[in-house]
Amino acid sequence: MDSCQSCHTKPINVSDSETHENAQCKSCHGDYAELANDKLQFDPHNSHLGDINCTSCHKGHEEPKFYCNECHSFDQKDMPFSGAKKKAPWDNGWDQEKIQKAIAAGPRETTQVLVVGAGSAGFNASLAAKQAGANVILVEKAPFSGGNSMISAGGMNAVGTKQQKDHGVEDSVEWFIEDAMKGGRQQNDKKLVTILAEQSAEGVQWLESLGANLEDLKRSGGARVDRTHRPLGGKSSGPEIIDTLRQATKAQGIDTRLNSRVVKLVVNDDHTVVGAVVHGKHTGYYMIAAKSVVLATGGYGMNKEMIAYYRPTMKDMTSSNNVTATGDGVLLAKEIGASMTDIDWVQAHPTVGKDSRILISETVRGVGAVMVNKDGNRFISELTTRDKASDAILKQPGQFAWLIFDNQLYKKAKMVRGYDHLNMLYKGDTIEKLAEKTGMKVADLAKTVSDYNGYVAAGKDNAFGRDDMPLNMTQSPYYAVKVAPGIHHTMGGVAINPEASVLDLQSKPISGLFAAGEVTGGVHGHNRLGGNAIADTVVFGRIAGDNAAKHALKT
Ligand code: MEZ
Repeated sequence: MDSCQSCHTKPINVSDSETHENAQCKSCHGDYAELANDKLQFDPHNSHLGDINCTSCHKGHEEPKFYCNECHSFDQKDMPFSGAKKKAPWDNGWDQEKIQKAIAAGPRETTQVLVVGAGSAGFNASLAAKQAGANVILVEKAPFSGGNSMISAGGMNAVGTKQQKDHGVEDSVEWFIEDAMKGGRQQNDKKLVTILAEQSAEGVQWLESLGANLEDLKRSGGARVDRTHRPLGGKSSGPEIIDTLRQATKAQGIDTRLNSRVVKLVVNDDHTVVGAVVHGKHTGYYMIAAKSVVLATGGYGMNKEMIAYYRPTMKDMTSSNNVTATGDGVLLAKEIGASMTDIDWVQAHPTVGKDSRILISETVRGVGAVMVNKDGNRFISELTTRDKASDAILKQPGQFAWLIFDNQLYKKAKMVRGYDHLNMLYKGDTIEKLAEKTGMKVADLAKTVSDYNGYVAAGKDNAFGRDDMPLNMTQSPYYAVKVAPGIHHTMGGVAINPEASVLDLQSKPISGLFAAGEVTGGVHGHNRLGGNAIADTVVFGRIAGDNAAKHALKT
């Protein structure tokens, strides 16, 4: 690098997405595949974040920000530019004076649909709005797209798919609704759940039509049949879906801006949403006029203050969420008088790696893992709903549990190899050795495994009524991973109607404002079932985008 133009345009004009700069990185260093480095214990360029901007981590003029370490704790001392000075973050929250100035200056740009948040809901909304004939700007505050969906592992629930047919799974829309309502303690908005169920198969087909592999099927907690659709070969579903959506959005030429945080929704005197103020990393505060705005900003599981306020009992809990889940959409919508549904309902996922932020996917239990306490005794059906499993773990000595499994599962569930790479697994050639390594009681664990293998052979779990036991535990080596509950999903959020319009305090649609995904409340009631979040982002993301486009095109 011998001049500013090694990285920048002349004159220097850096877009918020740092697109030109990233193209320069790749033109010299090659793409991620070419950067693979055998010397590294983990190749950060080959991670589940997918094809993200180089400048997400390498800042050029300032100290690098190693995003992996938001969840992991990798050594980063050799990272390029690590000697550079630390700068204050560009995004320091809401600067009211600058926001008001941007509004007073009038819109710098105009679009028909503005989508806020580039996770699965935002991508789906953008693609649907574009398909319906609207022009779209998609803004994302992080230096990378993907949101929480990108790090999701489990899959997407759907009923009536070709996959279910091929696997001989009998299911029905009614069962899907009943399971979701039962899981949600009957507090879900049934109209929304019905839409979720009815449009779920089409959602899977749509993702497949864009190139996603969702061929595999498994069961998630609280579901009576296998309806969680996943990539074949054990790959995590989030990166598969997000990479597909990223590419589709690019192919559609949708204007996607990273490092661009929406800091205010702009309403006119009729209380119609007419745009938003964006704070861009390089472009400062500016207003985009939009006929429709779609909030797809995700939940608030990483906003400690919001958790402490809405769910004080969880304020000290770890979170499996991406750093992006800071509740922006809830705050933006509240400020203009939106109504909230179940805003205080927060889900703890029972199996987050103990003292970590790494989710041990429900898939591991779905594929066959068994859950035991510190002594090696089972205490609940592994496939119960998350709220029940989390409560049960918190009642065990030490408030943690072990997931145990054998080599059959290790070979089947690819994600487990990831946990192994992260040194999260304990391993023993025999059950006794595993007990010794983990501190479980040898006799207790041996009896648990022998009883469980008996239940698998008999096809009936006499101890806890687990209704799906796909694997016994007979093939050495044996593994254990220590888990405890962590914040995973905020069920509550802005109230929407079946058209995905955001409702005001009188339950009337706020003209021009739509929302989808975890920023909304109502779909999941008081407890979400595994696999229903991705379904929500796809189904309601598309509905929100489509209706936002229709609204924009008729006004
Ligand atoms: O939907 C989810 O949150 C999910 C399936 C998570 C997981 O355990 O993988």
